[in-house]
Order: sequence, then C-alpha cells, then structure tokens
Amino acid sequence: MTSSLAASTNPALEADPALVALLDAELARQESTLQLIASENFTSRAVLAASGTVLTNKYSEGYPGRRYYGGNQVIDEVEDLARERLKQLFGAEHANVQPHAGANANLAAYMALLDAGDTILAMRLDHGGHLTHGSPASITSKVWNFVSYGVTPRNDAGPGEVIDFDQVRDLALQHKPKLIVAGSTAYARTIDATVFRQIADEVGAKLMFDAAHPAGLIAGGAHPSPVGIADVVTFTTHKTLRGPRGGAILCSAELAKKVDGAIFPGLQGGPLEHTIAAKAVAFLEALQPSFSTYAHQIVTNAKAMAVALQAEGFRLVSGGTDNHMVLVDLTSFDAELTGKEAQEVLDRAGITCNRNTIPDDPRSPFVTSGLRFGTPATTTTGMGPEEMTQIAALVSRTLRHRNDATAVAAVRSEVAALCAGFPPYPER
Ligand code: DSN
Repeated sequence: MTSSLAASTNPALEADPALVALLDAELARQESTLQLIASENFTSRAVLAASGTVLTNKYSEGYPGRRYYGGNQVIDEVEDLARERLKQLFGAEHANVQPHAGANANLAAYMALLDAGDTILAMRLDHGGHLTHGSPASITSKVWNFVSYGVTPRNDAGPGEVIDFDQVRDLALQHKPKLIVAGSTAYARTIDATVFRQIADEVGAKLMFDAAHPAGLIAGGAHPSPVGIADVVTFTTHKTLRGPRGGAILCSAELAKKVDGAIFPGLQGGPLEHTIAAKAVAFLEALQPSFSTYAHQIVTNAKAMAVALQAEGFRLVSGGTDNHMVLVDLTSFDAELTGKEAQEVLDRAGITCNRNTIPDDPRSPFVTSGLRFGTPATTTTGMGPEEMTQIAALVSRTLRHRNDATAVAAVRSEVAALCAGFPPYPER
C-alpha cells in the first residue's frame, strides 16, 4: 500500500481508528482490484490534496465579487482560477464550477432554459439516457414533460443500436419541445451534436449536451466538442476528466446570468470551494499535452477491450465502441446469466464493473441483461491494449466458471498480480 495515502499513517486521523480502518480498506480495494466502472477514475495526488484543504471551512454563497458572506477575497480568486481554466480548456464563453454533481448541473440547465411543465426531448433511460433525462424516478419528470427517443434496432449486419435521428426528428416535429437533450450515460458511440443542433433549429428548441461521460475525451481532443454548438453543456468532473467528484456547466455569455442564477440561489446553497480548488487542479492537468495522449489512450484501450470481449463470445451493444465504454449484451453469451449475477461474481473475482440495461431489456434495471465496462481508470494506471485483452479473458473465465469458487479465487489472484504492476498511486 502506498504509505503516504494510507489513513493509518496520517497522524491527523489517529483518534478515529474505526474510520482509519475503513479508509485503508478502500485504498487496498482500489489498488488490488480492477476499476472498470466507466464513470470512475483515479484522480492525481494534487487533486486529492486540494480536496482536503481549509477551503472546506468557508461559506461563499454567491459568485466571485458578489458573495453573501465576508472573508471571500481568497475564495473569489480560487473560484475565478477554476472558471478561467475551464473556459480555456473548452473554449467556452462562460463557466459555472459550482454544481455539486452532474445531476445538479442538468437540473440547473433545465431551470435556466425552461419553465415548469415545458417539454424536453431526451434519451430513454433503458437505451442509454440518464435518470435526469426524465426517468419516472427522477424529480425531472415531475417538473417537466419528457418525451423520449432511443436507439435503432439491433442489426448484426451493420450499424444498429445507434441514436435513431429519424425518430429524434419525428418526435421533435410532433411534440415541439422547448429543449432537446443530447448525451447519455450508457452509449458507446460518438454523439454528433451538429445533427441534434439541426433538429433543434428546425423546431425552435434549445439544445443541451450532457457531456458527463465524454468530457475528458472532448478536453483531450479525442472526441468532437459540442461547445459552441449546444446552448448549454453540462458535465461531471470526475469521470474521463479525472477531477474531483462534482459538476460544471458551460454556456454562452448571453446565458451566463440565467445559468448562474439557476445553480445559486435556484438549486444550491454554499458552494464546495475545496472541491472547486480540486477542479481547478484537474482543469490545469487537462490543459497539459499529456492529457490529450491520455484521452486518446482511453479510446484505444476501450477498442482493444471491445475486440477481445467479442473474441471471447460476447455480443456488444452497437457492435463496438468509439469512446471509453463497452456495453456487453450477456444474453448471447449465456441466456440465463443476468447483469446482476455477472456483476456480483466479477466483484468476487476483483473485477469491478456495473450491470446495465441493454436496449429494450426484458429484465428490470435492478437485474438487467448487460454489463458496462469502462477504461478511464485502468488507462490512468498505465494499462494498454495488452492488459485490456488479458482483462477480457479474465472476465470470460470468471463468468464461464461462476459456480466454481476455486476458479473465481484463482482469477482474483491473477487480478491482484496484474494490478500490482499498475499501481494507481505509485510512490514518487
Ligand atoms: N449515470 C452514472 C454513471 O454513468 O455511472 C452517473 O450518474
């Protein structure tokens, strides 16, 4: 274990052995198992350090130069630093770095652009959309009227399970939404903001791009940018962008006041300035040329994993990947195997991923017929296509021998050996 990150070697925590044990156990888990959840990553030590600073002590409701509390001279500079770096990173006119999460960023975008009851056209949850894209379980569906588009049917001979733009256009013409949402949480293909823009313009709708997943790929030039095409771009800072857990919003100067007002006072209270400091660190890191190399490597690795999983007999939703994730349809591998069971046995083997619905999944979102794998975290540790092929073989072996505890334990040992060669926080 990397000593400087271990809670047990941190004197400041010595009065709380119960928590120390849990923190060390989680560090050990992250270091000894494969982190393949597409929305997770390993931040730098600098991001971790900035997160744990005295900025957590400060109340700073408002924005730089317009706070509701005294003593914000330094905080203003921290937040401005984060905003300026983010604007530079994406070439945006305005940035808001206060959203506590991607869900808040999406809610704020809706609040800035719409009135309650307005119609939004967004992606179906079971076809790859996010809860905040109008799931019945989300507050979004109670405030706004959602109409959902999905992906084209499966087509093993050609491109299938890709965004059905004919359907997007038909629904837009029929329902005249005030807002169209592009972006997803489980979709392995590039999303073309320009096609969405054309449809939005045709029906007089605004366009929001939820870039929670590809934000880092966009920042690194591995994916096309929706900035300047969509009216508002929302994203999280902790996925491919490799920053602290949180959200952000980009928009034009014209929309800045509405977007800022929607976050505060509309939706949130005091911003988390220690997290904003950590976001500033991550944005600086993403501005370095090495981040572009990283972003492209994420995609190279995902493509290698996709090919290797297919060679192991797994069908992939949409037939492959353009980004950082691979969506596996388990039904062609083993009709009896659910996503839930697969996720649980893979967890026992030290392979951390999440179950996921496949388009038109007959099983519930809690059970599912698919798995989602992502490469941001393993790429951060330095793994490459060779390791992705090895991981695909380990996944396959685990699932084939899922009822054999000895076989699963053997995979776990191999996973630990693999991870030992790629520590996320090597000593420097
Ligand atoms: N949708 C979650 C994910 O992609 O893991 C995050 O909200």
